Amino acid sequence: MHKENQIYIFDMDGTLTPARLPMTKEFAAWFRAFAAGNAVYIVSGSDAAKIKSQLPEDIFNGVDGIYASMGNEFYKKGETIYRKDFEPEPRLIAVLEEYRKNSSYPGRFFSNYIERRCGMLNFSVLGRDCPYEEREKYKFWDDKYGERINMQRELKKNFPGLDISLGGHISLDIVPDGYGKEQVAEHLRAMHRRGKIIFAGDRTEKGGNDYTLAHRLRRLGNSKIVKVRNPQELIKKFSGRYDKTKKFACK
Ligand code: M1P
Repeated sequence: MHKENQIYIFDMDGTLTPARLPMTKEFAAWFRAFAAGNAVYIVSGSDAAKIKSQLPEDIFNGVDGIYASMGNEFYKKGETIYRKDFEPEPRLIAVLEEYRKNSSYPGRFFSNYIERRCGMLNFSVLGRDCPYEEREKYKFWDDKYGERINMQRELKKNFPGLDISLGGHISLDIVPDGYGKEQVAEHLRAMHRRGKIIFAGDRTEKGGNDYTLAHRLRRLGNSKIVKVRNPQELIKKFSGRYDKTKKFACK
C-alpha cells in the first residue's frame, strides 16, 4: 500500500538519469526502494520508446504511471491509457527547416532534426542522431551563443498558439498550447484528489521544460517543487522519504 498523502512525480532526463543516458544501476536500486513505498509517476519530453531505452523494464512497468511526450501519452503498468495527436502547420515546418539551413553552428550536423512525437515536435538544429560527444559540443556552443533561446523567442512571437520550451541540451520542445507538461498537473490531481504532489525536475526555471508543470502545480496548491541538478542530488534530497522494508516487486 502506498502512502497516499504524498504523490511524487519526477522528470526523467537530468533528474532520474543523466541526459539521454540509461539510469545507472546504483540509482535504479535506490529508486526501486523509494517507489516501493510511495505513489510515483515519471514525466518526460521523450517518447515512450526512448523512455523504455533509458529505464529498466521493471521500473517502466512498475511505477504508478509514465507520462511520455510531455504528457501526450500516458502508460500505467505497461498499458497505454491515452495518446494525443498534433498536426503542425506547414509554415512551422518551413521555419524550422530554415533554422537548420541558416544555423551558424560551426560543427557537424546530423539527421532527425525534426522529430514528430505524440502531440508534439522536438526540433534540434544539430539533429537527434548525433553521437553523445557532438551533443556536448553543441550544448557548449549554444550556451555561449544562445541559438536555442533566440529561436524560442522568435517562434513564440510568430506562432502564438504554440508553447516552446528548451528541451534538455540540444533541442526545443514544441507543443500546441495546453499540450505541454502542465497538462499532467490536472490529470494527476484527478487521480489523487487529496495528498501533496511533489514534483522534482532539473529545468523548473522559467523557459525550462519543467517550468509549466511546476507553475501549474503551484497554482493548484497542495504541492511542492524541488529543483535538482542531477540524480545524485535527487537522492540526497529524497532519501529518508521512504520505507526501507518495502519491496518494489510487491507494488
Ligand atoms: O527530457 C528532457 C528532454 O530530453 C531531450 O532533450 P535534448 O535532446 O535536447 O537533450 C529531448 O527528448 C526533449 O524532448 C526532452 O524534453
